[in-house]
Amino acid sequence: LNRKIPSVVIYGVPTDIGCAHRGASMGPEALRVAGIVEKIARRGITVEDAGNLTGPHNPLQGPVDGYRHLQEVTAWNRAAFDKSTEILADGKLPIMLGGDHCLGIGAIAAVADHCRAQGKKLRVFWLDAHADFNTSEASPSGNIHGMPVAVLCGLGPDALVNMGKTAPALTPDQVRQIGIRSVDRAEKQLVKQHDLDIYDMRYIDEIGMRRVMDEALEGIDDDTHIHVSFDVDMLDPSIAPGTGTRVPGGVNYREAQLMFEMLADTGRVGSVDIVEVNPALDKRNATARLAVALMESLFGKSTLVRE
Ligand code: B3U
Ligand code: MN
Ligand code: MN
Repeated sequence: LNRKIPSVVIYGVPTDIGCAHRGASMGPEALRVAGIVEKIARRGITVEDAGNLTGPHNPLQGPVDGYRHLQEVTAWNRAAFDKSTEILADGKLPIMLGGDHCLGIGAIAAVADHCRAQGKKLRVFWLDAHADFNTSEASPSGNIHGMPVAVLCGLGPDALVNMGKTAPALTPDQVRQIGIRSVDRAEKQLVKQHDLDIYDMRYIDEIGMRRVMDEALEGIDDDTHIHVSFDVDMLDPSIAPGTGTRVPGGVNYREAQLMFEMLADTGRVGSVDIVEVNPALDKRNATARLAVALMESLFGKSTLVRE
């Protein structure tokens, strides 16, 4: 099933517009300082750093009608949508450096349009401590970084739901959520109602990461485009403290490495987001460095060459 990895284009989206903590806006630079460009290039892959997108400042306001900063979130997502669309149209693999996870809306809406135009199946790996399936009614915070999966599945404000031509961008059966351990009360009802495929920490503990990934990867074939949306709070806070909403009991180093290696083995990863890296909360850039190490695994690094 292995296939040559296309050229990679990395771009940064320096904003914390969708969350309550400041600092995720520094994520792109932290990931660059940790060597993301050089370390992927070392895999023999052509990598271009397209720099950072620009957008509105964070007005630091409270929620209005259940959404915090909806207008600014829309502007930043439109920019991410346009950039990912352009990179995919060039036949390249976009890696979006967030920024907070609200940006998954624009990035994935672009991938959904691309897959529809190419007649490809899309599967999204949502790696996260949180289900990110809140609506304005369900959300305890009004923070849009807790809503992107719901928005992509059609639940949310028109401006975000209709980001791309494919609306909704996703159906819940295209999503695999792994590492989940914090779901709000009303959000729980929503994920059940929409039948989301959630591999929570208990399930990972019970059957192990190897079998979780076997199940989550089932049905991937030559015509599948895999999108990896990596919220670094999936990882246990002891190894990834640099993020705004830490939840204890997360994925450990070895489990994470296996996840990314198994994703790499498919040869079908076509787009990636790395979000919620917050250097203001980190210890010596440990979280960005770990995220970069995991990207090396995602792009084929392994101890021994396995055929
Ligand atoms: N579920 C909570 C917390 C949260 C979701 N995503 C993150 N935090 N990063 C909310 O605000 O929706
Ligand atoms: Mn998230
Ligand atoms: Mn999260």
